[in-house]
Amino acid sequence: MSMLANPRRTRLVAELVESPEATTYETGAAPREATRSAVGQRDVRAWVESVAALTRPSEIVWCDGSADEKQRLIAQMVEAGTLVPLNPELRPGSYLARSNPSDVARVESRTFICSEREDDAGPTNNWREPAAMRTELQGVFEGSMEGRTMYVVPFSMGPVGGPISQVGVEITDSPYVVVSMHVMTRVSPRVLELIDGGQQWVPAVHTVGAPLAEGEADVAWPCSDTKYIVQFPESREIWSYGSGYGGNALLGKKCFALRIASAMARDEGWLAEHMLLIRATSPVGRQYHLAAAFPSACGKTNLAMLQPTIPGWKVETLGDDIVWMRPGPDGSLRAINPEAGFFGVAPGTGVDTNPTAVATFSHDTIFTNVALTDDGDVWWEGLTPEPPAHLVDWQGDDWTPADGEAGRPAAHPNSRFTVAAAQCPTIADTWEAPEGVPVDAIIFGGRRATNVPLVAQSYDWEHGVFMGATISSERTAAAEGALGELRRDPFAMLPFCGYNMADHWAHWLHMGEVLRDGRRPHIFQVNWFRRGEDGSFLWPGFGENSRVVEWIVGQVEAERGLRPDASYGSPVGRLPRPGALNLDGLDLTERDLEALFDVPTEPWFAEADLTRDFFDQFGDRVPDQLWVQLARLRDRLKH
Ligand code: GTP
Ligand code: SPV
Ligand code: MN
Repeated sequence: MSMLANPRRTRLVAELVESPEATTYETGAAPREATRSAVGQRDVRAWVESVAALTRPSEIVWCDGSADEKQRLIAQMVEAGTLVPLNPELRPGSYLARSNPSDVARVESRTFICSEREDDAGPTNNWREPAAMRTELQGVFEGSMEGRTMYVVPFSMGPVGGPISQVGVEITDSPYVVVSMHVMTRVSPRVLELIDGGQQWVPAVHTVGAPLAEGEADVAWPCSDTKYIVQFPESREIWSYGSGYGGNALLGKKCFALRIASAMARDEGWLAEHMLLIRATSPVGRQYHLAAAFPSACGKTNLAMLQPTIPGWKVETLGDDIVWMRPGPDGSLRAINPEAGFFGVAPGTGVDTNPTAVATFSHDTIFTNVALTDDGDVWWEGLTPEPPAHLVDWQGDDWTPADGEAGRPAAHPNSRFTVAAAQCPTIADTWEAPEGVPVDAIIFGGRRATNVPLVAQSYDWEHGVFMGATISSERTAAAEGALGELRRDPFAMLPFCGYNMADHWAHWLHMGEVLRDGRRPHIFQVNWFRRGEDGSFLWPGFGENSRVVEWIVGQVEAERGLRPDASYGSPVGRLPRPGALNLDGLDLTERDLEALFDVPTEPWFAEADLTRDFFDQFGDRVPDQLWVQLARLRDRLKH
């Protein structure tokens, strides 16, 4: 289908391309009214009873989030072999978990969005009819907790009782999940008080799907070959079966804080995004908050913990994976990190790349699927330049550097550390501010070997939304699937948007209208991963990304009249003027610099065609403004 096949669209696009000042755009398909949910107040105790009647656990334990509870569960898991205690001198209070080798990442093919209407899930989600899925789940969950303890975990996403926070209750039969929820969320009996006081809450049921027969011995990491990660966005419910791993099982994270929360946010006028959140302080002491969306394993934790290499700059951490943002009374966009911990990618994290992370997980950390050293510490590819002479790998087998050379990594590529955010030495003093912090800039990024420049500023909010909507990125190990394959990952939300992705774009356009001029964040795009002809990265990355942060902040200041604009127009956005990007002390050739900012015309026409095909998948739900942006991109490429 051609981009101009729709006559209404043809007319509108033509009009808008000609009059860039036009402000009477249609806001695209606006499903808000049709899909607004009506969730009545649910009774927690009755729900727990009903889940117990279905899953038949041998006992029920209500969790309180206390340190005692955590220690008790840890001791029990050490006893069961689920956790290996690390050397208390080298890594105090820390443990290693080895998952079943089949349970190492999110399972997108088994992740379902069960909205009443298929169209409301959209072409990028797996949709199932809610009633049919409920029936299926009843069958799957029946007796699924036999022989196990069922834990009831009341948790808050965001500070308990905060105006941007939300609460939920996770039922799980995995003590690993309970302990991880202690770190990643605020587990507290106060959540039950809020619920008793009438606050809406999200019920989330999780089982590893491995019932134990009478007298049957347990395994270290129970799970099932059958997996379901199910979201009901309208009734705001989560059902997860068969996995104990990360985003599949810690239901406050991807299932609630992104999939369910994105649907809430659409209905209620806020945003739930796959973003990090930082505060950058310039050498003269001005403070700016930046939120950045990169796909899984594409550098959020790294940027969140950035140690600037340029003098005078300071970056502090507020969050590394999820941001909730709401328009504040002053017309700014206020953001919180709804999580309380980091579930970060281990491989590639070392003193050279992310010393802040290394300090953060120096104690009281749970490591999953990393290698074990002979002296009881952890190791993974990239922690140190040279591997130890001997290790026990993530599957529990002997490993030597020869195995690594033969292509068998010691740590799983998606191995992770789970650690409290409060342990991060660069955590900002405002990271738990219930009312959030004002966002000054929004950054979209992906892993792109070609075409996409190191940094570009959008021409305006709508162009920024177009940048977010058209992000593509090479696949990482964070989910099953072919590594390195280029795929669209709009807003870095492809696996996480709980509703039609095109409606997400319309919602972002709408939010731009709600925010006040002058307080609306400016939108940028970055790419740390461009490669040269020899296949190596052109940009040194990591701490050196502070140079890009400096330019971005400078452009925000230019927008506010605090300094001259330091950009020039290119087809894909405004790029740093020659000399505007601080490269002092960097060993970067003129040729590499040129290659970093090259916007090759023919490949970009090809990108535009792919964008058209991508948009076409969503039919009429693509907001007209995005078609206008595509037409403008093509126009700029012609000149
Ligand atoms: P999720 O937790 O899966 O959502 O991922 P994330 O975006 O937080 O990923 P993270 O920051 O942990 O980065 C994952 C990988 O990207 C690591 O292997 C890093 O070494 C690598 N990485 C991060 N920043 C850079 C960079 O600036 N340049 C290069 N070349 N690699 C980077
Ligand atoms: C991601 O894949 O984006 C993660 C890790 O942050 S997980 O929580 O497992 O989804
Ligand atoms: Mn993530």
